[in-house]
Amino acid sequence: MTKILIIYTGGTIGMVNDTETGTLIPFNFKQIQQNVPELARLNYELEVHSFDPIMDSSNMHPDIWAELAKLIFTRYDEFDGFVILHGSDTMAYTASALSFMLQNLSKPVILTGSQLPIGQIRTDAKENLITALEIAAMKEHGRAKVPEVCIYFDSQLFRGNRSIKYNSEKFEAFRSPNYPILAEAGVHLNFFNNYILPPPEKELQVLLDFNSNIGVLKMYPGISQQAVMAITHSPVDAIVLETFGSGNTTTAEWFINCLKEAIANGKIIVDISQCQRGSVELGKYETSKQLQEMGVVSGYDMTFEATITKLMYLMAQGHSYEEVVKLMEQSLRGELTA
Ligand code: ASN
Repeated sequence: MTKILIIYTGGTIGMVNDTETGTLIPFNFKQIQQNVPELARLNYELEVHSFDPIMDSSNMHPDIWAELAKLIFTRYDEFDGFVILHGSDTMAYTASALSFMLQNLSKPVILTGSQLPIGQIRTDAKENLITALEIAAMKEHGRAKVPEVCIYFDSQLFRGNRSIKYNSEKFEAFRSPNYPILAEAGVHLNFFNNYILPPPEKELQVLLDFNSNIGVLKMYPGISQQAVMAITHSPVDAIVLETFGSGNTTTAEWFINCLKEAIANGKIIVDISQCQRGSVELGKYETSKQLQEMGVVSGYDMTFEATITKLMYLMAQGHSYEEVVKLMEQSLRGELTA
């Protein structure tokens, strides 16, 4: 019988209203099970692993990503697939981080959650959970249909490291702005095989370390030298530079000098666009030429979530500066199109 491990980390899916404060707080998995009697009707063997404490995903942390990856790694051979119940707020970060940590993944790791708690009548949790389990169990020619870290939400399956939470209110909470969806659930579960990663040749490897000493510098017209220097002069190891359009910034001399100085001091600067769709093209405009010349790294069409977790991951693997730069510009798990 197909075996799935459900890993419960928290999130709205399992939340209840705190009677004292009136706020939503995470609650145990038992009440999820009570609210979805359909689970017993699925033809799979399910095991549940609850994290302690369960949390609102705004409290997510790289240490917990490491716990998650370790758990999947140690129990990998026992299960056909893994479903992680997770708050939607930082689900795209966790999915991105896991995609980098789990190298040569050949089984599905599907993250899901909901916008309304499972105990509420109009909840979106049941469909999300049941279909995520079906996807995690799906096989073709004896191999997993989706050997990737994915997010399943509101009838759509996304590559995890291509996803963003784009809506805090609609059931359609996620999008994958620069990559097609991997599957769609309607009357049938339709998979778009051309977009799904091929199964790996090698054995699963897990890498658990992160370096989260990263600054973020978002461009806006009129940004002050002081505001820029607060990041470029700070003791961070890398900077994610959120630029205009296809990777452009002001050409003001003081700004260019701040970035040059940061690079000279060993900081890696990665350029990603504030636009959700499209790619960074360094050197296309005069306003990105100097960035290219000084060694700013192109993040191409990566999401912010993939960029920051990839940096955290690569900077903790003992690579040289040049290696991190090279790997940032390559697709490691389908996270970018160069
Ligand atoms: N605050 C919640 C969380 O991320 C939001 C949700 O799950 N819909 O844990």
